[in-house]
Amino acid sequence: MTKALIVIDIQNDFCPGGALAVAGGDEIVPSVNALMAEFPAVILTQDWHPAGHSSFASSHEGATAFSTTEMPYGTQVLWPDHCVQGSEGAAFHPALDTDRADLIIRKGMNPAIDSYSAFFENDHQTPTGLEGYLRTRGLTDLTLVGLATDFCVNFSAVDAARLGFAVTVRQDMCRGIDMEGSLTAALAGMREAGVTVA
Ligand code: VGL
Ligand code: ZN
Repeated sequence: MTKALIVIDIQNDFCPGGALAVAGGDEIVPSVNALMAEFPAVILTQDWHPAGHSSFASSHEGATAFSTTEMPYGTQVLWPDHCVQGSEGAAFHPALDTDRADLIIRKGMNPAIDSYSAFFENDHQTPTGLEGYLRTRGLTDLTLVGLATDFCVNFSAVDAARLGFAVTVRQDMCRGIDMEGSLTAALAGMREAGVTVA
């Protein structure tokens, strides 16, 4: 019992029709559901922002979505309002089999810090608690799928590899945002960190 499947942010806002839609985001749902059967542990993550979150362009006077700003913890992309706590957009895609989840981990609740990774907020220091959960259950081999390849999947996979977990990203069950080459950079960065991109 060492393998875990981590399903990143398969939420309405990241699927076609959502506020921060990833092309083909909904296409992966049936295969992700099927893959759950192969894992003794399944963990879902959920992007879960308070209204007025600092990663929203609408929280910055005159800023447009997909521009960047400097935050105390580094450069931050400013997003359209998305995954607001309790909203329909923040809910999991209705076809995702959430019944199989051992754990649902929410992230991005701190209004001042974005959190792409399932392990740490974007300051790379504040933990979500996922590492402790995995270690106490002896889950050492992680497979990651979900949205978006170049942001939350990427940051989660790189953090997991740095923490010493064996990490595989199933590219066929991920979809990316791909802003200015971010997908190519993410794939290279994950491989460099020791992630198996399958
Ligand atoms: C994500 C941008 C903002 C993601 C979350 O799930 O990849 N991207 N918040
Ligand atoms: Zn977000």
